[in-house]
Amino acid sequence: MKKSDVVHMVLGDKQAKLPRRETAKTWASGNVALCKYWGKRDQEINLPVTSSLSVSLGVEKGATTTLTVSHRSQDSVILNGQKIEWTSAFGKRLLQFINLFREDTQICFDIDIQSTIPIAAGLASSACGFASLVMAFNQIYDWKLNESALSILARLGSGSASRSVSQGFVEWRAGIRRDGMDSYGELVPATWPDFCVGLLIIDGGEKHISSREAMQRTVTTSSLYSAWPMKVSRDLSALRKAIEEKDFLLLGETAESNALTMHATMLSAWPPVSYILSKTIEAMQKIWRLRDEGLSLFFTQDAGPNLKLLFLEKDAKTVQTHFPEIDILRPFARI
Ligand code: 2P0
Repeated sequence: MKKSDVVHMVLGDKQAKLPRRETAKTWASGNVALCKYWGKRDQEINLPVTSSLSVSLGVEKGATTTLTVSHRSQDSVILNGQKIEWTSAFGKRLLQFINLFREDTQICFDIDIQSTIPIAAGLASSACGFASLVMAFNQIYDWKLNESALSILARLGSGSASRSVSQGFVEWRAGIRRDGMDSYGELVPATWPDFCVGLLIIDGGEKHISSREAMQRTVTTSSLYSAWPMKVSRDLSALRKAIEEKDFLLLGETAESNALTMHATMLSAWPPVSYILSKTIEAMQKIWRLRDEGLSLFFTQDAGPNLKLLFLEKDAKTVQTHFPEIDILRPFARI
């Protein structure tokens, strides 16, 4: 299945539309997975082996995309004030994505993406970038797509982008169809106002291996990968229950264990994949010690060395005392 086939299925007649306005401006929040997406059943259209579940990072961490119909004969993309060259790896990926939505090749766009998330450090920067870009196309062409359709299109840019179209807890169902029309993010109807996520930046630099390559290597070479789908299935049930009953202990234990299992699985790939630095281990050990002392504090880690601390508002001051450098986000503060 090709990406362009999926776009045809989602847009149908709407694909022939011309832009209905000159400019569109959209926002999408980053997301952090509490149950991870690690492995694809289709690499072309980013279909996952398993479902996953995330929480969005609220109104402070995400991407704003301004999409404007250009009067020049070439597209342009500015990311955080810097022009992106079309010959760069990111430029090529972006151009391929934009071309999916452009029926009339005469039309060019100026794209300005402002991200408040460190780029490529395993902090879901591509997720909110692709989600906000799809939302901007939806506005400029006036497609009037619902969130499921937007999520399917965002997934074509980056798997985790399918979870950044909605705000709050989002479950991305793996689906079973080959065309992926049943594989999109769905809002879990729950809020948790005192839920906090603390970003602990250990290293904000570029990752040494892309998550795309790392997950594929894990799927094809790790002898532990066969246990991953069962682990995810158990963790998803636990997380749904934890969210419904506001059982923070269950949520924290499940999310941390899920992240550690994902990292253990990739460590057993060959050549091994590790995003863990010595400072990451030090921070984990500090969290485990604090937990032994009674603090209700957990972490999760993605495709980078940084940790996302999970805790409730009542412990925010204590957590900040122990980790003065963390950036505390409140995903449900203004939803
Ligand atoms: C997640 N990650 O669930 C997992 C956990 C990283 C670790 O989704 O290849 O950039 O574009 O579909 O979405 C990062 O992978 O990968 C990711 P592609 P994506 O958040």
